[in-house]
Amino acid sequence: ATLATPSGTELNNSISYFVKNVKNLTQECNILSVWCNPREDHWELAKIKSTAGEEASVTLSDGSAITVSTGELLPANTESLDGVNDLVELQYLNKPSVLHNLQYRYRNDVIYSKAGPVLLSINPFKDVNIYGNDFVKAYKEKSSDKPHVYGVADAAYHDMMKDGGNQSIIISGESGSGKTVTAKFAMQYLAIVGSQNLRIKTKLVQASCILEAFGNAKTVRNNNSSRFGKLIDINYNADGIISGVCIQTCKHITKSRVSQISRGERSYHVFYQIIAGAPPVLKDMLSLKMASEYKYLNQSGCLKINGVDDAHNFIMLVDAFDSLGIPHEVQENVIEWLAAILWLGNISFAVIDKEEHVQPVDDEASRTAARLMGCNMDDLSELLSTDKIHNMTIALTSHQATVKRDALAKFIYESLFNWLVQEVNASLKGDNQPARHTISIIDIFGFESFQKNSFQQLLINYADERLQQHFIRHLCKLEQEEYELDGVHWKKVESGDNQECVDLFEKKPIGLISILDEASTSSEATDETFTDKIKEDLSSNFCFSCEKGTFRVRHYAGEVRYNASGLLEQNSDKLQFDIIQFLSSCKKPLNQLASGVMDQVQTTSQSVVVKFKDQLFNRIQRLDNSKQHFIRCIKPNTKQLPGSYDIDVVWEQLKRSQVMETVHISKSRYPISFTHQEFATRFGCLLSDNLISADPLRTSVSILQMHGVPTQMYQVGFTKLFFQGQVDVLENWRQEVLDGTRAVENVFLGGQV
Ligand code: AOV
Ligand code: MG
Repeated sequence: ATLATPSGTELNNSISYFVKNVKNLTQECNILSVWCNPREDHWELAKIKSTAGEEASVTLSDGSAITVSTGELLPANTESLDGVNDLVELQYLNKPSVLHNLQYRYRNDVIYSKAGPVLLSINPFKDVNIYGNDFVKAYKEKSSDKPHVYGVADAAYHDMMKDGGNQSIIISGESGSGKTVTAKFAMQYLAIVGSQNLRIKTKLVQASCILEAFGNAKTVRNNNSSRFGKLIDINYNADGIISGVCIQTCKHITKSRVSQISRGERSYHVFYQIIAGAPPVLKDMLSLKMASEYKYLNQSGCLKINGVDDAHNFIMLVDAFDSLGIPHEVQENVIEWLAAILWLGNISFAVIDKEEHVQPVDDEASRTAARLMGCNMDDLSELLSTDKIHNMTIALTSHQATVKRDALAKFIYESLFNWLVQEVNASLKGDNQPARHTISIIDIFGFESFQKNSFQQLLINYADERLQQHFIRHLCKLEQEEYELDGVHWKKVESGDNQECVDLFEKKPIGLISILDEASTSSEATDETFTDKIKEDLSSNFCFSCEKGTFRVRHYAGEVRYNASGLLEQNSDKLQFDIIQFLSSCKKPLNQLASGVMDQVQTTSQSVVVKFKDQLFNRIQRLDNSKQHFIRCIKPNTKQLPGSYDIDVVWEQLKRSQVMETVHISKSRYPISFTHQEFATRFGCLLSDNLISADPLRTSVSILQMHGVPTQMYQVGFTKLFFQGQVDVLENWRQEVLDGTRAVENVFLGGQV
């Protein structure tokens, strides 16, 4: 068969094409809408009055006229395309046109748009009235086709029911762009559609409330920033009814915030909640003081979040605990441990000998901490002032003892968090029936860059980089590779690639991860030797540079400077046997809460970064085995403000995340494909018997030709047929022939599809 000619939807988007045509068009239509740029990067709509050579005279919207070089003009879409649902519908896909379209919608509180296969969501930073039962109903009944997170969730649900395959909804975007909120709305939709009562929906809301209290905190970028990543698996039975939910968390990076917070940030919400909301009797029992009295909280100079009522959230938290069936004694016990953590942070040390060895000061802080943990002062004192190595007891200096104290606090917090995740999952487990299908929602941490960046940012940004690679591969690379391999005429859309940055982290044996891992497990390595090593081994990578105790990584989402000091320490997750032993001898049952957790303490001492990477790989691999739905969240400004649309901020995110490339690909893609055999088998019934050949390709081409499917709608590849559309018309005829309501001959008479 001859290959069909390429489709006519070539993008006439380039400036040169446009300039050549300016003359013709102005002559034809007299005026033409363009974008001009009279002030640096401030695009304005204008009309061309006349052109002369390389210059054009244009009228701006305020009526003034200026003369500009035609090379500086970009074509504007006609007004009838203002605010289209999908960027693919725009005739011109240049920067001002795309930004204008999204802004036009955003101004009208339309925060969702499509960019081909991707749903864009621009954070409104205020309540927009587009959620709730009526909206769920509209998407369920398909009476609304406006882009919406409900629409994406609905597509996932339908694809699952239709094809029976697992689905995933992948939500990405920078810190504060709205991933977690979007994930919650997706969950809400799936819970309503997939259950006969609202119990599961309420439970999911409560689970989020608990996990956010313990896992979210205020950062400079987001007042409710998730400090743990999560993958939510919603399991369904064969009838599409939810059989259970399982939440998996990306751990390991949550704990350092317990003892260390930067200026303007807060620790985990739950600490402020218990302080603001616990009933007086309980507060007395725990000797709880104001947040400003605790070093772990007051070090950052930020105790409150505007518009957040910690006391009210405490009541919500207790409510959520109640409905998960966690008994009051256990709740109190959890709060007791939280208070113990705060008191631990206030413990100070006094030097007791010439070698500068220390002991905890016997004061309110140490006594209260010991009382709350249910241990005696001597045991606590010994734990904090000594290390036990191979049966030897080593006395600690003030710095070492502080590290030990913080390690204890962090270990307790991590155990509580892990225990909570177990409890939440136990309550969401459902009827224990094996799941037939699963819809997974992935909401991890988004790219972040602060003045000071350390281990946490390194892990967060690595995870974001990895997810971006997944995004590019699926939306830009795989499809184009398939066309190329199958000999389809295709004008390749070049997309950026973050492979080099991913390699910087992952390459073995000289990637950031393996070097960090090796250094953390070696007894000789120091921050300096580590910095020297990465400088020597990684400087050839374009995404890396190193200078005086810091190194820079060029992430797809921006360049970040990391502090090298402290990375080794934060990365080593040494088995702290004495801490575990100490906690199991405490009379207050953290050991009971955390017994499962303690069992999980691995017997091998592996560095955090390696565990994190393995977890991430595992999650992403699971996504690969499912049908994927992508949502890209966008921050309209960096100040968390409603009603402010900063075009530079928006454009940077669109550009860096390659969203525009996916739109270009979608404009000319062939979304439906069949192998020759599949097509011939499925639609063979539309041919009279004498036209059916043993060769499926010949049969397929006969079907297409006999039915007059326009050649620009499809392409014949070496192994597959690719369609831009029209398959639904063939499907209708097929159904009618199968139903006996249409004879094959009449199909032909149907003429052009
Ligand atoms: P993130 O998950 O992407 O950041 P969030 O989902 O926490 O960001 O969103 C940040 C804040 O934006 C929320 O607390 C809301 O105030 C607001 N917001 C987001 N989406 C909406 C919406 N659809 N409607 C109204 N307000 C919204 V991070 O977790 O930091 O990467 O680690
Ligand atoms: Mg989040």
